[in-house]
Amino acid sequence: MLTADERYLFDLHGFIVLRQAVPPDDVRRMVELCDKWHALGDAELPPPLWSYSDPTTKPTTPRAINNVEYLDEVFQRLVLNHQIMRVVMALTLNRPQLLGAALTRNTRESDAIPFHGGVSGKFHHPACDYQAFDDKVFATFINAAVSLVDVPAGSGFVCVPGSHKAHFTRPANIDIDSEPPTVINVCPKAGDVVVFTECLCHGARKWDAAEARRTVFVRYCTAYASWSPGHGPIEAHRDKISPEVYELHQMLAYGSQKKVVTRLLAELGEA
Ligand SMILES: O=C(O)CCC(=O)C(=O)O
Repeated sequence: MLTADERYLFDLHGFIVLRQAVPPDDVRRMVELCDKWHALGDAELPPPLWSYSDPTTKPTTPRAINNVEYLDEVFQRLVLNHQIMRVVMALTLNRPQLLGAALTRNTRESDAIPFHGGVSGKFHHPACDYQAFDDKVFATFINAAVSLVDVPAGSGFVCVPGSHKAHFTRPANIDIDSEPPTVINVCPKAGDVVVFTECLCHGARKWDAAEARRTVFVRYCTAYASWSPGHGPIEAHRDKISPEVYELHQMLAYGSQKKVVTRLLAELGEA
């Protein structure tokens, strides 16, 4: 399901870019909803939306509004997007689980996001693994960063390519403002998706354009992973998502394949 180029680049760099994977009408709708919800404080967000950082108390923290897939069909289409799922199914060996979709808005006032991730970095999630074996690449914690705007050079996502396989701790002098070839700035256009393993050392430079940066981060893990009690779809809001999105959210034993995966594989000509 990955092309030979994509497999090579994902293994080498820890990410790939899917160009124009999301239709322009869907991008426009997501920008509209992003601006609408980001204008609200945490207490005003319609459930089950929530964020870590109420703008009244933390005005410069890059704010992610979580659970957006429960609020609008455009995000349900996104979490099942063929191009994204083609890559996520390949990376999880056809055992994907949706963790959730988060909508962020960064302005010139927003703080930068320091480096995190990287195999021997400061933070390494216990459920984050990356391996290449036989003819496959395998990742257990994947982020599909869907850009809703054209990102100008110098701002936004940065990473240390290859750091998902790093053995040594990153020297402190290598940070988000370091230069290529050690640190690179990935600049997608609206509708492009940067798919990366969370094992990759990554962060974001300060946003420096008049138009706000809007991004949807769709996170997936392996179907059989359970991170905490209560992990999985939000039962109280089950009626707001389709049965397929619900199933994608569910945990499932390693030996079983989700119906949604069987459907997508058939549509992608892989069945
Ligand atoms: O804003 C960005 O591109 C960085 C996001 C990030 O660090 C993350 O989602 O883990």
